[in-house]
Amino acid sequence: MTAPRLPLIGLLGLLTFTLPAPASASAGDPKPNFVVIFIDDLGYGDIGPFGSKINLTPELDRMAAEGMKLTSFYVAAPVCTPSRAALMTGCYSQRIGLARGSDHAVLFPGDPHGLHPDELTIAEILKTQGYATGCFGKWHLGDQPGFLPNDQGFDAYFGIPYSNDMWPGHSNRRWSFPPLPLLRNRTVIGQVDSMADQGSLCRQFTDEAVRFIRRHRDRPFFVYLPHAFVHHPRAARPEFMNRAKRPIRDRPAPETRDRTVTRAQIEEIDWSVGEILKTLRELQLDQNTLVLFTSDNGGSRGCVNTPLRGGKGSAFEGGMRVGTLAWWPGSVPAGSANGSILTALDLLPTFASLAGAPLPQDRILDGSDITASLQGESSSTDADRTFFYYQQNRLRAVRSGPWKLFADGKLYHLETDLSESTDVAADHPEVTNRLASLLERARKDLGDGELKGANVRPVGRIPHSRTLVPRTGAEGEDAFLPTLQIKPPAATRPSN
Ligand SMILES: [Ca+2]
Repeated sequence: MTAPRLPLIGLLGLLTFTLPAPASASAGDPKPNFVVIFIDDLGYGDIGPFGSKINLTPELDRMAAEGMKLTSFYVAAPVCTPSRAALMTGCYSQRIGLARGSDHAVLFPGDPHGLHPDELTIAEILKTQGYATGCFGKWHLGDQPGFLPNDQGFDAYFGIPYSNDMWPGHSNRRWSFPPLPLLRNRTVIGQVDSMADQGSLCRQFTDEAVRFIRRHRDRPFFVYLPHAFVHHPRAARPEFMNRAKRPIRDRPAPETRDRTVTRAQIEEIDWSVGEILKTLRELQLDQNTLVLFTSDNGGSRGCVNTPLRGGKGSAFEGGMRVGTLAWWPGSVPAGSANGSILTALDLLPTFASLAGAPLPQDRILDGSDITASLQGESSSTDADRTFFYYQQNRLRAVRSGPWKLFADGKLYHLETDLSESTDVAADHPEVTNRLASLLERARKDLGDGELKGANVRPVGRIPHSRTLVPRTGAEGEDAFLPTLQIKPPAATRPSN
């Protein structure tokens, strides 16, 4: 399979590259390590550095004090699969055919779609420079041969192939899921069978990441740690549950189990961050490792997205602007903050630049090298940056500078109205017109609904997909039917 050759410079000039990228590391400098801690469904206001008063996050507080708060950092989609696809490739998920799963907003077990093997991931780019690459956690970019982490540039993988709610315990009886498999590389080595198993996932992924860092301390490495926490169903280890039942400062103890477990999960995530940073300090790798902490989309039920409007699934800020920290002692200024438009699309070109890796010249990428921003230098392009908000295949909005225009014509000034409460389109026709033309260009380039974009590439697709493990109670090959191909029980079938 080969990807079609595409014009080097796309319609979105500001978002595409002029190549080649300069190598930042001079000869003799060790190449920096990269660690991306990617939380699932964490709200913008769920951690101390972003204003939480109901969760104790001392490790993240320290990370922020030693690093940089990115207050206007975006993921490219408000749900799991497309957000991860964009982070991993530096491309809008529409560009690479993964704006959604084959028949749902995200990939389901046994889905015939996945990240096309011809797409280049951060891991594949860094491997060309001798990096060891490990992924520990939730993948969700395809569970079929060719789509899994070991097929996409990772030397080592341990984790679950898709969301932790895609198991027989799912609350929606419409779907018949197989057991939730746990993989080491391409091999199923276990199952997540109980809520106690669910509650152990943060520790398991953290331990694997720490072991990988120790094993590869003498060579450059890239660790991608996409936690299953805090996606429903939520469970945490008993010590975190017990601690979360206590009052905090002037706040009473959580009043429901739902609130307790959400707090416990967020505080266990904080523990995980502490373990990673502690390991890097102990190995004296802290001055040579860029650690990024962020979330794949906004918070779901029980999480806190304030002061933003909306949450997971939404094209308002709460769906796609995520609380993000960058940490690299000696390189990222301590105790700093950056309010520029920065995105998950930028990680691939930034890491490539810092590692001295050339970028592919045969395809459009959408991110930019944000090294200067992370190092506290203002970049001349900061003020000009543009970000497009897509929900699945629908283009919903564009941001340029402080302005955000929705496709339905509503205009918000985010610097004075962060919670998107007042439509000011009538007062600013010239801004509205300028942003409307940006929307039109994105529509032609990336598509919108039924309109196919001019510069999009094909999704990965295999002809006869099957689930990784058999469904309980089903026989033969029928037990491996992709979940979305199983007819729901009669009582839950749509009436038409
Ligand atoms: Ca998610």
